[in-house]
Amino acid sequence: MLPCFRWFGPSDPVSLERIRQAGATGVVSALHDVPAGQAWTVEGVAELRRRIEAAGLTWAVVESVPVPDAIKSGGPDRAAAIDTFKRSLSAVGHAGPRVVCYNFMPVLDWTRTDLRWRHPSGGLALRFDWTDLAAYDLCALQRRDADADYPADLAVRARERWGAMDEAARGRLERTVIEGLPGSDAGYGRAEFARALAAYDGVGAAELQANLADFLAEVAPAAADAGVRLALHPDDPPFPLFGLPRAASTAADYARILGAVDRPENGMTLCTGSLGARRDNDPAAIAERFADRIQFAHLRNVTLEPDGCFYEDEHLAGGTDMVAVVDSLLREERRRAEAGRADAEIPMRPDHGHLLADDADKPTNPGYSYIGRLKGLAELRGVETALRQRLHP
Ligand code: DNO
Repeated sequence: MLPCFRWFGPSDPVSLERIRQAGATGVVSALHDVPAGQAWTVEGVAELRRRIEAAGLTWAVVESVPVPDAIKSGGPDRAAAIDTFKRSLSAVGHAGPRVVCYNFMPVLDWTRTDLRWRHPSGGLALRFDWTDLAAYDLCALQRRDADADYPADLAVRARERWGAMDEAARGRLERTVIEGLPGSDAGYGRAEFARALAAYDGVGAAELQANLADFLAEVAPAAADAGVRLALHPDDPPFPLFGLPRAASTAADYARILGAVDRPENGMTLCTGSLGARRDNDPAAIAERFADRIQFAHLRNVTLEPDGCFYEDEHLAGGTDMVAVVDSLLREERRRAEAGRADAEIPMRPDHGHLLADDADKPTNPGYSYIGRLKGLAELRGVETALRQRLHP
């Protein structure tokens, strides 16, 4: 596996030099300064690559080229947005890496309700709590028909919790949920968020899935022309929120998507943390089943609680058998090498990390502090080295 770290560009508090010290050789990045919906240029891509290479690193993966909501919802600007996406792919093809990660989540990219939850180790972790989410939905947003989306007892607890929160806690929850986490291409104010949700009226799971298949039918050939492979990131979390539909949450979703446009440019990002937040997903089994289409791996672990809430655990703790996942990826790499595939080495990054030690007092991108990710990468590379030496010599 190619050990990577995500870098949000020159404004990232974690420098490329520190990324190299952590043991990564690859960088995962994007043109974060280009607004979503605007085409990337060859010059922009080449400049970012130059910066990364000047630090002695390789730009391994684009994460992400944003897919605008017009494409996901099938809105009137869909055709123009697809054209822009293709132009960005072509720019990446001329000067950037061979893998482009993207997601197909409506309105919100990844969603959590708490960015500083005290993990039993003492570090601070990201958490998703259903009561908080429902409290925001029912009491702040007051979304029409929202009650129908929650069990009655949860709705009662959510209203009680909202009632007990002071203004500061309410504001923090709202910012966490709708203002956009690192890497999101959009953040919202409350009214704007409500409008963005309304654009999906009448778009259910079947429509969203059809829009994804249509999108791939158009962009996968463009990716092939550009010499890049697309890697669809799973929904995070992998279940509907705010009444929005989902398209990439389960093994059955990926079987359908990868089969609908059955070509190597239509690949997947194996995100064990996203997939693992659902009890009926087994990330190790998904890694094994779709091995030959995995273009990129996000390795992270979650602990799922009995009521469906979850928190981000240490990389080798939590519900996912990380050793089995790494073993699966190493076997796939060997198969690809034997078949002479150019994508034999799979880029991997430790996804997120706890806020540890003095990082807790520094400005950081939630989930993307230095020390927690450094620890995650070290643990994952330890597993990889052990497996390589003993099982795959
Ligand atoms: C969160 C990330 C996601 C991911 C996008 C892919 O930490 O994994 O924001 O980059 O969903 O497009």
